[in-house]
Amino acid sequence: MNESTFRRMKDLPSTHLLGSGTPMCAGCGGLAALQGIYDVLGTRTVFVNAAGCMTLLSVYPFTPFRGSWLYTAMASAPAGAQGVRDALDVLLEQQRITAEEDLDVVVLTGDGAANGMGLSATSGAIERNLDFLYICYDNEGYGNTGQQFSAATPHGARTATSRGPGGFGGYKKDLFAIWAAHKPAYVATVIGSEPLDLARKIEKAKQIQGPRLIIALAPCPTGWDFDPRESVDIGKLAVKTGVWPLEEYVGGKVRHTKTPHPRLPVTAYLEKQGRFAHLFAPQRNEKLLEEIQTGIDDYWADI
Ligand SMILES: Cc1ncc(C[n+]2csc(CCOP(=O)(O)OP(=O)(O)O)c2C)c(N)n1
Ligand code: SF4
Ligand SMILES: [Mg+2]
Repeated sequence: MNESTFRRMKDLPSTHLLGSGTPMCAGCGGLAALQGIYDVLGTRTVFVNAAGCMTLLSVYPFTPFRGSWLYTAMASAPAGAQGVRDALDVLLEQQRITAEEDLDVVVLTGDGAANGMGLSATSGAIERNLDFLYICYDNEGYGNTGQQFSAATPHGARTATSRGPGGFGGYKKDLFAIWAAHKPAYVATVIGSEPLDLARKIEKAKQIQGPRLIIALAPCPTGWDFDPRESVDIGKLAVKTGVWPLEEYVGGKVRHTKTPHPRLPVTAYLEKQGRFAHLFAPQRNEKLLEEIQTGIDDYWADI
């Protein structure tokens, strides 16, 4: 970090992540969500960050996180969080820190770690009723290594490893339902382009103890192939088309915090992204477009 960047950073609010001079992509929806989340969480946090795009925020020995930040292997963030929570509890018990000095333990990973490599460690942590907040920014692929498909990639999307005429042949894993099946303290979906909904959910999650998950859909100009200026609009379209339901699970019940009405056709969302361009040209893939629309209609028909 050069001196002028350091001077700029000193004048920023303490939760500001963008002045770090680190090479994040313009229009990154994951960073927008994380900024909104950090503004509410505040600096009394320890981030346990598995390998992925957000790891680039920290360039040794600097990090824009004014609390603490710990880097782990992709599968290990929930295990790392357990160690940090245990250490804080020992310090509390020995009265070496006060309750006011205690920190919130926050796991931060991408969808690749959350849905795939780290899922077993996550399941164990929820079973042990670990008091932690898990933030998954979901850019629907292994973004940091060039957008290979992950277990969160949507059906039909082109990725670096799904180049055929139909794109990705699999289906997006339902991480919300997987977490809810564990009966944790709280689960919610958010998106940076709906900042009020996001702030309310983080405020709520902050007040609750136990395992809590926030999944933020993260429009990704680089991996999804769109102009960075479109990032907020694409996020809004994800909600308006019903692709990204804004919901929360608490006390055994699922509640939608926003119901798109009238719901826009999914093509309004898909046609803005290069990763779905093969569904529209050289000719429209009506069969696949209809399948995607029907999946969304079926979801909302029950709500
Ligand atoms: C076990 C293991 N395999 C592969 C990698 C290489 N790797 C680093 S980041 C990354 C992508 C992670 O994807 P995701 O969790 O979705 O985060 P994103 O990169 O999209 O932010 C991969 C595959 C790794 N660090 N560890
Ligand atoms: S690849 Fe996507 S998620 Fe990663 S920093 Fe760039 S815009 Fe953000
Ligand atoms: Mg990812």
